[in-house]
Amino acid sequence: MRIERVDLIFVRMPLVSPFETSNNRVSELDKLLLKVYTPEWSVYSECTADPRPFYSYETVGTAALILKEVLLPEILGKNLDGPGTYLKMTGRFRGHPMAKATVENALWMLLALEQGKPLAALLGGEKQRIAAGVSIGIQDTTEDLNRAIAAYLEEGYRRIKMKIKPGKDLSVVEAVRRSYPSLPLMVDANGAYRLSDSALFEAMDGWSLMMIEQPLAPDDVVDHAKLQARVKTPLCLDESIQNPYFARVAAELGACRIINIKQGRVGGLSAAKEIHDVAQANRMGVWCGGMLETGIGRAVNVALASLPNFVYPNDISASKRYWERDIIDPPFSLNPDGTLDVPSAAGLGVTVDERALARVTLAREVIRL
Ligand code: OSB
Ligand code: MG
Repeated sequence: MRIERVDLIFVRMPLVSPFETSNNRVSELDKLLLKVYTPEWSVYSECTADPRPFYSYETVGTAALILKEVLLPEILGKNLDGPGTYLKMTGRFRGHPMAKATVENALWMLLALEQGKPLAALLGGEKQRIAAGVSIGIQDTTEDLNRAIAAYLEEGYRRIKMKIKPGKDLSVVEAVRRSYPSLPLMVDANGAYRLSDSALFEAMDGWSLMMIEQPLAPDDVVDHAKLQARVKTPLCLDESIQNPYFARVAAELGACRIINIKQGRVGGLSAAKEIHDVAQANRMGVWCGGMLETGIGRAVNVALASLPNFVYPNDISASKRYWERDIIDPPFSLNPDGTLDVPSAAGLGVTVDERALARVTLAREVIRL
């Protein structure tokens, strides 16, 4: 495959409702998309970086810079045989996993098109449907939270994840549990606590949560191991698992029992697959996390989640949970059994709605040799 041209497309998409984590609240999202052209095909790929560095250090701006100055010059005009060659060419550059992943994922899509296979099958995925959960941001009141949960359960979602932060944690878990005694429920702290808060998590053991996601800061892998030794509820790491090596470290230290895999955070689909395998070898299940993607990034996540060791419901919800109008047509919709279909067409398997995309496009830059 010869990469002839790459467009950087900057979009702004309003969310259907604001999303609040322990350190940020957003009501619209700026995203960077790439359109990658070969003589035969063109594919869209979404960068998972946010506009500001709350989740990780990368931003839309740093990703655009690294793509333009470092990554795209490596691939433009070159004849690549797929993601493997690209990884060899760019492995010597440090950091910037989300920028790197955007190109790598496009190459996976092109390879899938060349082979006439759906992306999921190319990755080794076997499922035709993946289990959909929903991630709910911090709400102003527990009444608001219970109302949101009721609406999502009505739609058929299989598990609820709620964000917590200091002051809005145990009391919220208790309130939700009282209303929903047997609901598959979990919490995500996005690293807002310290090991000295372990009494709080010991108290959470009483409320039968499926897991506690990223209670401590991203760098605190050793402290997660200490916390896991003190609580019965499985810990799940998100931000801490930056690459396959950290998956091994977490397994060997006992820092978690479950891993949230986000392909952007770990540098692309190859590393995501590797973490999936490391986890499986260590008898840890995984699930696919999300970064409030458009339909383009969502389709990548759905393909990834079709791999066998994705054994927990994923943070992959229907398009209408995020957007009034998604930029793919048809959008992702929830089956009555709480699943999303894995696209079965060759390549990414979804169709970009060019008119919807044009409506949310802020700027477009064309890069070619
Ligand atoms: O920690 O999983 C997270 C969204 C933005 C940044 C971090 C996280 C999230 C989510 C949303 O939880 C998951 C989704 O895309 O539905
Ligand atoms: Mg998380």
